[in-house]
Amino acid sequence: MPEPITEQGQRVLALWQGSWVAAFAVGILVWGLIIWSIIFHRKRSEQLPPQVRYNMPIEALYTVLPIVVIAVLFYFTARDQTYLLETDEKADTNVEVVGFQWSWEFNYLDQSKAEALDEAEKAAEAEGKKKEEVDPEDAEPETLFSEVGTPDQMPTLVLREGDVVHFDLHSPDVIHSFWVPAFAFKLDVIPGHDNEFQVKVNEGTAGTYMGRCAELCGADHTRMLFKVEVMEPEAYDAWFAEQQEAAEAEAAEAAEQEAADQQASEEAAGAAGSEQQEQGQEEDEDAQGASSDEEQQDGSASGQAGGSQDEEAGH
Ligand SMILES: [Cu+2]
Repeated sequence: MPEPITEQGQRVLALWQGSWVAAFAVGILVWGLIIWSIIFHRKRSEQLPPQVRYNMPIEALYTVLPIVVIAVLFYFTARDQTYLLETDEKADTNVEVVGFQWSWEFNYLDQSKAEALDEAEKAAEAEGKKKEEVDPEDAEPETLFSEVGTPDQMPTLVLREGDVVHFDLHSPDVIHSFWVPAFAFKLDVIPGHDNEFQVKVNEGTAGTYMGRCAELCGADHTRMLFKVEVMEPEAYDAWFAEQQEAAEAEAAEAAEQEAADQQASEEAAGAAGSEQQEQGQEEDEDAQGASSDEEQQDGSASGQAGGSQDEEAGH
């Protein structure tokens, strides 16, 4: 098993090791009893050994001992599962993981989805509305910047040493599974049901790790790989600021482009409007005649196109 890089991963490793210790203890006891019987209770005579059928204490022991074993395993499993799925602690970083056919998208959020919904519900209650009236789709957190991968270009999930990281798992198509072996943890990414979990990244874990999809999700399932890069705090902060700046610059550029497009279309509309006014001074019949001519031309043009396609098909 790889060395876990999160507090939660260490708990998983401890559970795994503890289960093996318990299994070996039971195994050694059973093997020991078998070997002891083989050696010390060999057939000595034709006389039947004492029979223990319907011996109540032994029958009870056979039933109670397995229940004790299962109860102990169940207790530790349930305890650790509760711990691993805990999301109460305020996270330093919030990442939405989108698993899609066939790669991953990592959206860095300003808060988790649960926090955003909680905030919206509180705001609704303050306005005197019921919190059930809040549509979760209207209460999405803000995306600061994104990293989008393709099957050929695997994306990198960048994390900061010592951070509590919250993951919201989202799928637009089929079930995937978000698996980072170094977390010793994986969780299904289910369409229509966003799963969430948190990890605390350990100190001194800076480095690059692999991640993959652990649910057979279709033909290119094996190409759903990604990298996890854990950075030291200073390096991460510089990287984070850079990403945020780049995203802001891109958004500003897009807004500028949109404004320019809008202005251009408004100008075009204005020009068309003045043309219409000029045309309006001419006789309406002329205008109608011209437009029907155009239609005829269009019709013949498409007819020609159709004809040439037929010829090609004929050859
Ligand atoms: Cu997948």
